[in-house]
Amino acid sequence: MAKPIQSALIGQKFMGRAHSNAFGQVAKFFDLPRPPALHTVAARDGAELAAFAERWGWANHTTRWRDVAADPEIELVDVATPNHVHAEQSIALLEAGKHVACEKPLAGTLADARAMRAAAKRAAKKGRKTFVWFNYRRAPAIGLAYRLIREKRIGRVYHVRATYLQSWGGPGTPLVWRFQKKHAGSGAHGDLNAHIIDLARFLTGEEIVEIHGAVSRTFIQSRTIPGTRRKGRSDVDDAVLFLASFKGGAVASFEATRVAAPHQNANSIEINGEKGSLRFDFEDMNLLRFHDASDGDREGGWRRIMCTSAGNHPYAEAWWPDAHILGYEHGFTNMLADVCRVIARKKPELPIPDFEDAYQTQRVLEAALLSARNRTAVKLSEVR
Ligand code: NAI
Ligand code: SOE
Repeated sequence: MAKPIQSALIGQKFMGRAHSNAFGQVAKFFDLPRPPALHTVAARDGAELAAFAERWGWANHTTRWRDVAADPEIELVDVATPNHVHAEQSIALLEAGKHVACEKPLAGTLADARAMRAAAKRAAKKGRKTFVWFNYRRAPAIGLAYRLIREKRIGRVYHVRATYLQSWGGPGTPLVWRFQKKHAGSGAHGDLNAHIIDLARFLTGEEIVEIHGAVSRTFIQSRTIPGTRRKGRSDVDDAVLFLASFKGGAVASFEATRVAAPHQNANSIEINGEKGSLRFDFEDMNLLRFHDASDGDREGGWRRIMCTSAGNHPYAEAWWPDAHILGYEHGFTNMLADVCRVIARKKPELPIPDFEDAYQTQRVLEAALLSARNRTAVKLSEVR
């Protein structure tokens, strides 16, 4: 029997639930060289923690995350806390000899991300792995798009359009950590543009080399402090839009907003190339649209591919028969299967971003903020 990967989780709210679900499900659906074992969950709210651990199957719980770092039994730690604590926790865990899977964005600031990348480099010398939960890479439709691009089905990439539109950040939403720069780093930008920058880099396999211009707006500057009637300052962007170009010459536009009223989780990306185009929209996450330019003008158009066919679409064989569709939570389980494979020195189904990779996404985030602030173009070579 393979030795389980003794695992711990820090954070027990939204991502705490999504990740706990993945830890509980992954070995039921995937044949893994080493399955994870749910050793310990750590979070701040002691009153809720025991019930959380019981419900999701964690053997132990603690309000002191450093207990997890100090426990020699634990091999893998999942960091699902707000952005400003990613660096402190991930660096301490790597220094304690753990593999670390951290939530996105890698950090709230480029300085934190840089320190995390350096810690990951040091830890890699001792065989420790890092991972970042850019979960949308794990939708089978994105996996198919990745493979079609590698098979040169769209040829040279000319144009990327990526938008991530949400609606939950209107004036009625209280001042949770996501609206405070000291906790989040930025607003819709780090929260949502991080995902679509990652997707654009992952799918094209190319790096962004220049931001040509950007605009950032904070529409709602004052919000109710949770649990009170008082107001506090919301000091992050509500929307950031920017234009960029890739090393191979392709141009790109990115838009992130949390005040786009009719859109709930509209994460979409379209890639237009010399031989074809691809389009993904998370609100229809099982579908990939593919246009093959060789179909010609008479019959050409978007093909609608249902990405649930075992043997044809990444991760599909682990789940249900054709078109018995997958949802948000499957992305996390698919990713955890790959994390377990990598820790067991096996190949993941699709490449997983590590801290170095996520640092490159963080540089793009930073360059776009500089571009918006200074109203200039910014070359990525200037952002280190
Ligand atoms: P949340 O506010 O729902 O939960 C945060 C958790 O962290 C809580 O359990 C809280 O007690 C704990 N926590 C906060 N500070 C802590 C500290 N110093 N030590 C230990 N525990 C601490 O936040 P949510 O939505 O779960 O976000 C967490 C992270 O996940 C963020 O980085 C966010 O950007 C990312 N995220 C990623 C998503 C994705 O689709 N990949 C979706 C939602 C969030
Ligand atoms: C909120 O905007 C949020 O939960 C983000 O934090 C996630 O990263 C995104 O996937 C869904 O929306």
